[in-house]
Amino acid sequence: MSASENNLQTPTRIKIALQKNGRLTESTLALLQRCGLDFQWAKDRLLCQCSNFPLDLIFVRDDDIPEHILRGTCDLGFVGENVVLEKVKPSRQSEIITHERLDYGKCRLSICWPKEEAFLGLSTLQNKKIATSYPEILEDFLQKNNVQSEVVLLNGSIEIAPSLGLVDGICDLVATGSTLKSHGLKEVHTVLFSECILIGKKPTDTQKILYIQDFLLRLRSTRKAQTMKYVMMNAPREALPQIRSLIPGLEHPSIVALDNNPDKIAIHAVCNEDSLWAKMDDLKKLGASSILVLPIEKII
Ligand code: PRT
Ligand code: ZN
Repeated sequence: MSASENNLQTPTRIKIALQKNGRLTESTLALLQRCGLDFQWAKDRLLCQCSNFPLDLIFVRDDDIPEHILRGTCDLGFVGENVVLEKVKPSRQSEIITHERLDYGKCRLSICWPKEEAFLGLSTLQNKKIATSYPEILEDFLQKNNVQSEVVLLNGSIEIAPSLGLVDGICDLVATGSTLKSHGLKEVHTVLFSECILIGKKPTDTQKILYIQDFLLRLRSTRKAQTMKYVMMNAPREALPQIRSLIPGLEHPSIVALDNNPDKIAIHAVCNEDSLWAKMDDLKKLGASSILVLPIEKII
């Protein structure tokens, strides 16, 4: 049975864990909606059933998502890679499959130091105290770099710790850097780059395997379509070779004759939006006109 033929009564459904209330919640819900999934979300709900796909959304703290995956209580989870690396023991990391890297929730876990103090490389960390919410990742990093430091676990408001005299520096997530700046800190070394990823574990239930494949197909085709546009333009017939070479993705356009104008053609093609904007002036110089750029919902 395919995913779309299933309904709420059938016993096999896949469970997807996502952050209940945090930085990843909005982007993840928006992505699921763009995938065409129909569900009624409300802020206080911990479970949402999808009405057009055998799928339940489970809303939890992001820190708990790796455990749900490892224990099989959820089949898929949207979570920051930093959380997976911190919460899953190295001996169990191989059980986690990263199905997709999702261009949002981008940040870096960095060592940050008071602005006015010199930082002369990792040796500066020797015998110093560093506060972090990521003790596993930091301890591993220090060990690999032969640095002995005291790691102090704090669960929030890390940036204030150096000015209180609790620690010498911190290791925390940084996105724009503005929080660091307002606390008199500078980013001195990046430990890892992170973004939201879709994780899972190798499923054993054959029906679930099919549903997960269906879900991943929806997700990937939705994401692919996001960066692509359907472009239509009129152009002089003689300019076609140059227009073709100008925009990657225009190698195999559809060419349509224009009524009563043998010298002009209509060109229809799918291409990457960024490269299209970069070449817009050149297209116009080649005589392209009536350029229409349309969104694409899915590319399968
Ligand atoms: O309640 P729950 O446990 O679910 O949420 P949480 O408070 O643990 O996590 P949340 O919502 O803050 O972040 C969720 C995920 O978003 C993180 O695990 C990262 O993968 C990702 N992410 C992306 C970030 C940031 N950017 C980010 N800037 N997580 C936290 N921050 C914090 C950072 O800790 C620091 O305090 O934002 C501050 C710095 O931001 P800038 O922009 O000033 O540099
Ligand atoms: Zn958390």
